[in-house]
Amino acid sequence: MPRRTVYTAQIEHLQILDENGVLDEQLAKDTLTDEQVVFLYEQMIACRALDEIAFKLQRSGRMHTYPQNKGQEACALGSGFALRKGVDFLVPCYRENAALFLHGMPMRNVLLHWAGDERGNQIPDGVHITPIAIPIGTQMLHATGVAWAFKMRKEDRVAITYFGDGATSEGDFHEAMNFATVFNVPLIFFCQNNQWAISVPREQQMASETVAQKGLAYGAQCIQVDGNDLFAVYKATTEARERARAGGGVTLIEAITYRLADHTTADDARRYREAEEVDSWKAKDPMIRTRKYLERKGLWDDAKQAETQERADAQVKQIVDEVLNYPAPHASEMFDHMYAELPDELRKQRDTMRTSSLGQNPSQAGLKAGEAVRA
Ligand SMILES: Cc1ncc(C[n+]2csc(CCOP(=O)(O)OP(=O)(O)O)c2C)c(N)n1
Ligand SMILES: [Mg+2]
Repeated sequence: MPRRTVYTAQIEHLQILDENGVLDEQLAKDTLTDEQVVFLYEQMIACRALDEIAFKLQRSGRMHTYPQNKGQEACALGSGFALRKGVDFLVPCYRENAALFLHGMPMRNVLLHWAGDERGNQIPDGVHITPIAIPIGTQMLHATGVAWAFKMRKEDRVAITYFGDGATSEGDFHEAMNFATVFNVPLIFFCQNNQWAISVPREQQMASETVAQKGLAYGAQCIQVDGNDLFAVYKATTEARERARAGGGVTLIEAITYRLADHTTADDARRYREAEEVDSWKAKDPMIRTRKYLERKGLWDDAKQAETQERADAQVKQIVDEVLNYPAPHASEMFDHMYAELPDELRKQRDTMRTSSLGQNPSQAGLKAGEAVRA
């Protein structure tokens, strides 16, 4: 037979909670309890409140660039909730705040980070999260290393890494996928396909019909889920976690969602997106869908909404006050946190606040030769 098929594949799409808030009871079995959905919905409200205030802080000149998470909260919460706090490891990019908060990252840190304060990246002890990654794609390689370490140390732990649709065009995605699958490490690649990479729509970003199918080439388990459906995201991530723990290695989850806001506060998406497209996705907002579900079950009403919103606003206000009044760091702090013991040259720099090149040529620092340097 000169021609034969050596490989065929298909990608499954999973949706459990539809756009009207109607649940597929069969598929939802053993997923989220009512109490858990209420809890996650409250988290959505808090995360959205933070998002709105961060936007306003930027517009009023008190915050640098900020990438809103608006519309993508079910991705972060469904996946983050499927991983074990204090055990599993999150390797994020920048659009999954709610997952970070679930795993113990203080909200304050995220605001500090975007206000340009590096102390936002000091992750508290016991919180298994790497700093927010701005270079697109690099974090997937870090996550591969983290998961490989778990495997080598025979630890019963799983890592998850988050990235966007655009990031799957980066070499880092392919290198990380290849290494992770060849070494069969316990890692979940979680792609938030929000349809846009800044102003580049998905169709111009890639010729493949789905992101999920990219993982097939590497031998990963691949699935596409409705990313605005808490249940589907939770179920797919839980299955991926259990598979990884059982030695089944890598899963690529493509979560279909939408960036409801601009790319960042430095962007104006009205210049490249049609209002109709945005409106159609506003109707699929995960918050609306989750609320509809809870209301249907008699677990939520206007009074609860108002009360929770008020609580979230107060919580966020307190955090904003704390961040705006955070004492300024001393310049010498830039030498902290990288080395357990500062190398000699850096210690000299810290003590004199001068680089060695300036030390060699004092005129560069506006000093006369021999002039004393203040620490
Ligand atoms: C290596 C690198 N190249 C380019 C950029 C500039 N940049 C920032 S966000 C972005 C688009 C990312 O799109 P996607 O991966 O879909 O994530 P999204 O922002 O949609 O969540 C680009 C190109 C960057 N930060 N890093
Ligand atoms: Mg994107």
